[in-house]
Amino acid sequence: MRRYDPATALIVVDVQNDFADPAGSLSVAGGDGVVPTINAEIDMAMAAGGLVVFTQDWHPESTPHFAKDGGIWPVHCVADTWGAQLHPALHTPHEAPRIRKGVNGEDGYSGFATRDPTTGRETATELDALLRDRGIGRIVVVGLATDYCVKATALDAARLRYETSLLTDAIAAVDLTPGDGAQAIDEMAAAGVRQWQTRMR
Ligand code: VGL
Ligand code: ZN
Repeated sequence: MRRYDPATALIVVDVQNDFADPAGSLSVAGGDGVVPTINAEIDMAMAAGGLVVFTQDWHPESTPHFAKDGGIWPVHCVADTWGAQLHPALHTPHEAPRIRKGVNGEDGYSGFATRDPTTGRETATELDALLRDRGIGRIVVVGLATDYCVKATALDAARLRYETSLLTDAIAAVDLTPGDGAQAIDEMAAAGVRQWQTRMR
């Protein structure tokens, strides 16, 4: 089975310096280790005429997402800073769209929707429309972090009726509590997200 074709999108979730670089402010264990694995997928998807989409966590300097403003996270992925940039070793074809989440201070983890931190109202990002526009029916999810943005993005993809797969060796978890990453993988599986390893195709 070929993993990529023109009706398949590879969604590369938040492979940004603050998560992927060991010096990042919300550095995920093993985050830089998945970059070469993800690069091989990007190359394969592009070669097969598939769509590659990069999501980026994209916060203002103050947001209830951050511990200093009442949330739980250290300051990370502030718009236009080093931490918000895609990891420099990541293959980033210039035609691959970028979806930036949180531009207006919204919270939320999914690449498909943001959430107003005060009202809780969800707003769709441009991702679903972009995928529908390109005739995408299948989605492959990789990136960071398994227990937050990868999980939220994959669950939304499945809910939106895309045939959704997760590459379990191309993700890494925050694991605030040990086991969070494994539990997230179980939740995705229960929602119908298929699991593969990159060497299986
Ligand atoms: C993420 C924590 C806070 C993620 C984003 O990209 O998984 N995690 N903001
Ligand atoms: Zn964030």
